[in-house]
Amino acid sequence: MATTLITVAPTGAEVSKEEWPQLPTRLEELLAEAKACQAAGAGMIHVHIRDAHHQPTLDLGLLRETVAGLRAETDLVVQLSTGGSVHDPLDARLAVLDAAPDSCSLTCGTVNFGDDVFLNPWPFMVELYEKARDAKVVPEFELFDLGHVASLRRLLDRCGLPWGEQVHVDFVMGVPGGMPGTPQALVAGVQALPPEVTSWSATGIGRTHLPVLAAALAMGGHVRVGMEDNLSYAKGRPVTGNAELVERAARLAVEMQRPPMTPRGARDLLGLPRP
Ligand code: KMH
Ligand code: ZN
Repeated sequence: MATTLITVAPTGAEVSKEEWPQLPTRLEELLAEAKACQAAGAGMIHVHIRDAHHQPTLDLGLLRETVAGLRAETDLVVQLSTGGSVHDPLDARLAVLDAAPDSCSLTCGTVNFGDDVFLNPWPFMVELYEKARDAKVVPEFELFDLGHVASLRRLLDRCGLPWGEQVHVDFVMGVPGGMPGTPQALVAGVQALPPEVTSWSATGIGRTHLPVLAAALAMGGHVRVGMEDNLSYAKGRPVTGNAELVERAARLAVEMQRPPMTPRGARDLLGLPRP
């Protein structure tokens, strides 16, 4: 039976702990959420970390500790964000790979990001791609805009296949400045994917979360959920945590006859060796 990879993105770099105390910003909180999310059906975790003051950080020691903790306490595929926050310098974002995750995000182009700019110049994309391949880290190509699909084509032409020889992409939709979080935009994106792409997932930011989740499942894709992307369970009902978002995605996936993929299945999908 076909299965659905559910990736959870529990923290992100934009949401404030002060406003959202349930956001997992401490390592213990992240590990507890990760375990609950795995039990609910997640196969991979997309990780941003915070410092002692709950601010986004790319501190390498803390990243290493986080990777080790997640490996010790869960079976989840560990994906570190190389996007960080819009304020992080490119060299610190490249250095994330030194924490030796299973996977890393690799955004395929610069995009307006609310009032800010999420910078991903071409030379940075190529350097990150090559560094990931040398480090045996599997990139997940983040596509915030239709132009990013074309940049992925250019990247594959320039660099060849990534380590693991699978090409997994994630549409991040509904960011103010990127593509809208609509089924129509998702169809256009999927239709434009290069033939080398072996799997795709999608996530919708904010109120586009549910339409994108439903459209991705209907189209046979994989999904990403979590407090990085969405803070409401329903209109007027804030999320209590990440696990309930994973639980809902898992229920929908079961109903769609594509139940959640295990972490082991996720490793196979991404071309990662089994532990
Ligand atoms: N926080 C955003 C600026 C990624 O993780 O690679 C970038 C982001 C993408 O979240
Ligand atoms: Zn992220």
